[in-house]
Amino acid sequence: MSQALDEIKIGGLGASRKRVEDDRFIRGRGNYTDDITLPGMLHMEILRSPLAHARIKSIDASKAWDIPGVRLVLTGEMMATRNLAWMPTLSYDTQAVLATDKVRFQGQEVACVIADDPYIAKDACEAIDVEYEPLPVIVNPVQAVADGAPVIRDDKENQPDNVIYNWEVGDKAGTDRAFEQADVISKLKLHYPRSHPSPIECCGSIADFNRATSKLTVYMTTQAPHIIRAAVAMVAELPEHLIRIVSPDIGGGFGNKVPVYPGYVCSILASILLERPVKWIEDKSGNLISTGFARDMYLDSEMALRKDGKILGVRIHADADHGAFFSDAQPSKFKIGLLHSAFAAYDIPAGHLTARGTYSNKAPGGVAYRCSFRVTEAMFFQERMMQVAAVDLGIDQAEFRRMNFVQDEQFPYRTAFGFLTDSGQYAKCLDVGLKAVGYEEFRQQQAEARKRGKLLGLGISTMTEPLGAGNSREYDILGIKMFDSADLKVHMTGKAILRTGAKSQGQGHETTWAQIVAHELGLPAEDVVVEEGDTDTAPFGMGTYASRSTPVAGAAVAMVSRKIRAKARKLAAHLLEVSEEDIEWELGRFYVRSAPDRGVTIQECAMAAYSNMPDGMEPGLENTAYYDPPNLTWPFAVYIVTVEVDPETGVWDVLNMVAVDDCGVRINPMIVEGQIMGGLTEAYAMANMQFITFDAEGNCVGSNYMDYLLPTAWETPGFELHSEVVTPSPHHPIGAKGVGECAAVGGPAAFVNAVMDAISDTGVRNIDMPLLPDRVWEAITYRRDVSGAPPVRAEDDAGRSGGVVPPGQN
Ligand code: MCN
Ligand code: CUM
Repeated sequence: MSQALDEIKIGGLGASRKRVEDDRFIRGRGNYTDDITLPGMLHMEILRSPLAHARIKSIDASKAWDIPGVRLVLTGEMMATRNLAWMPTLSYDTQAVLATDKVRFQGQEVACVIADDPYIAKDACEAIDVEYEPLPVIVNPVQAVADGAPVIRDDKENQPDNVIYNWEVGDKAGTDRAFEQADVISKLKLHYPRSHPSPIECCGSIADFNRATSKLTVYMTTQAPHIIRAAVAMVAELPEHLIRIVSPDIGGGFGNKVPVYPGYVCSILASILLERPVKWIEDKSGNLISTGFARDMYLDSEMALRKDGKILGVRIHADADHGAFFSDAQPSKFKIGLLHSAFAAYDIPAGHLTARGTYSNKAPGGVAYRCSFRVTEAMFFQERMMQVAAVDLGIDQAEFRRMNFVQDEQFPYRTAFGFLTDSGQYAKCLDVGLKAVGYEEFRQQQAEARKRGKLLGLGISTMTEPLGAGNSREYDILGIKMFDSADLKVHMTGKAILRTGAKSQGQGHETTWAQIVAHELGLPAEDVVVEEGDTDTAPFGMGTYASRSTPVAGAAVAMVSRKIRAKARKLAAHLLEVSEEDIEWELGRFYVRSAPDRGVTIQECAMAAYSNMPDGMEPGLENTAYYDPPNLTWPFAVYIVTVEVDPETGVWDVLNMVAVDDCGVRINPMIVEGQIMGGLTEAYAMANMQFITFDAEGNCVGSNYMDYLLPTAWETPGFELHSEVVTPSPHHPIGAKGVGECAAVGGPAAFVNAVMDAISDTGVRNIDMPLLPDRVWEAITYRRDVSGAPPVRAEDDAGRSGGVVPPGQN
């Protein structure tokens, strides 16, 4: 009889194990960067530019130096003497650490003060006199490429204009042919506005340089500590083995904590100069105004359609506003991230995408915020376009999607833009969603309500996301290949410590990685402690973003566990005095095939590894695995929202929201649900209320939480989650796909589509996010599209978001 352990009882795969990290979080015993105090620690504050574009005529810091308690004032000029005024970005650009010649966005770092306490430092910042000469400001891509536009990056050689890149992918000729054959061509233009990750904890660092040992330790809020170590080694020209980056508990990252910020660099230099630990903690407005924004992309596209609903081809043009420095973190080969994942779930024969990136006088941004390298824009655009195309064709929204889905038997499927999607059951997910929301009944209710002047709407969004960069053939950042790692040490009593190259920011890795070990080795999850974020102890990895941890580091956890099991098998053979070939494994135990009662537990093998090894065997039970995934994992989801819109005020309420997520095998179903709920909440906020933009002078509008709203439990609608569709990834060792970003990626279009559906009688094609009441009201009242980001509104509202064009006239 089997003596295998009950996997759920030991907290293995599929157990909704309570999050172990929450024990310390809910007791207030977390250890965030700002909780750390080191002996002799000083405090740093940053002086930021009030202007978006200006020449710096002079900086006078003498009054700041005179303030008692001030230890150091850093300016761009001083940084320049150490070759640190500029730093390389993760996208082969340069970024000012402290401004020397000009300031190029509001909030840019101009000077730093290091003092005995943060209040003295802040006061001293205000005592610095900076004389600016204002310059004309650019706040969007249209202005960036206009004739006579000032060249923002005149610091760079060979930069005659504000264009960063022109990039294209797909088959232009094939797409042109598809458009020639089309019965109908549907068009859509839209703007995906800037959005901000706004984690509860802002960015910060404590640099601690020890002159005696030459060792630099930096405690900091980073999602990718090993990349930071490499960056510090290269930028500051310090030996890599004498740099230790520690990322302690992180209070939310959401992509905000991927880039390298000037504050980190300044605190490091200050610590080297002063030989004291230097702490920098960003404040809320500093975070909102200056750190990694997301989106700000204009999409202008068209779809070639056959009358019967078949999609023949798609053309996409994207204009991306990157702000003053191109500092996105994304695989180097892909200038506009993975935007070309658009339409990956649909069987579309031809596609062509062109993209242009431009500089503006805004904080650098582009990629970060639960996006998986711009997949958020890709999926939002895809599902808005699907909605518009179905309306143009007069075909049912659900039916139009279903008939164009990649079918279950088509996997692995090569998309028009060259991705290979791994697996999925798209139609099944849609069916589950439609049934849950009561699709047919709602359509009837909607028609009846309309007769009474009530506006009900239903929006569908689907998403498939390329998660788990990468495979090293295609994905690298600055040449560093995007694999990941896990290191597992099993102690003699069968307790273990696992370290990975990833870094949890709230996702629950300490809980879920132990579950993978439990699944592979039969060690109870509670016997496995997980540690991440210390480069002196963790194996090299590329960190946590793009929901890559489960697909890559999680796979490495499974693989290292299997290496441990292979050695344990040899130990078991030795203990049981049989040959290895005669040994079988069941969860937690090896046994003799011919005599199943004769067995040894994994814990007995662990003890033997330190006390009773066979001759010639190396002692110990530990190993490391580096995992280079063969492909990305492709989760899929269907989100359906129903709303009621008040025509008098433009206010809309969510009636129901159904989410069907297929992320393959779920390691911890409760954590997966938490990820989805969080993502849907963020999606709702982006669609409904979050607005961060710029006026004509480049002032950041929405740089505080009175204007940039975070949803609370009060306004967030309820979500109905479905988990019945499970399509394992065929290439992941435990069949799991990533999930961390799915709901934030796919959610926004469902809300917008629902509102657009409710007001479909007006003929309005597009309202850009956020769908604030005044915008919805304007659309209903004046029957016109409400598009574009202020201050630049559409010149001609009617043309702004396209229309149906008969073939031949486009
Ligand atoms: N998981 C699972 N089964 C699966 C897939 C995932 O149990 N099939 C679990 C994982 O083990 C992990 C969590 O779900 O505990 C998320 O896993 P994954 O999808 O691999 O994503 P990452 O761990 O790489 O997290 C990154 C992702 C990103 S890029 C952003 S942005 C985001 C997100 O996670 N930021 C977050 N979710 C967040 N959640 C919190 N609380 N805080 C953030 O900053
Ligand atoms: Cu794009 S935000 Mo997450 O990938 O850290």
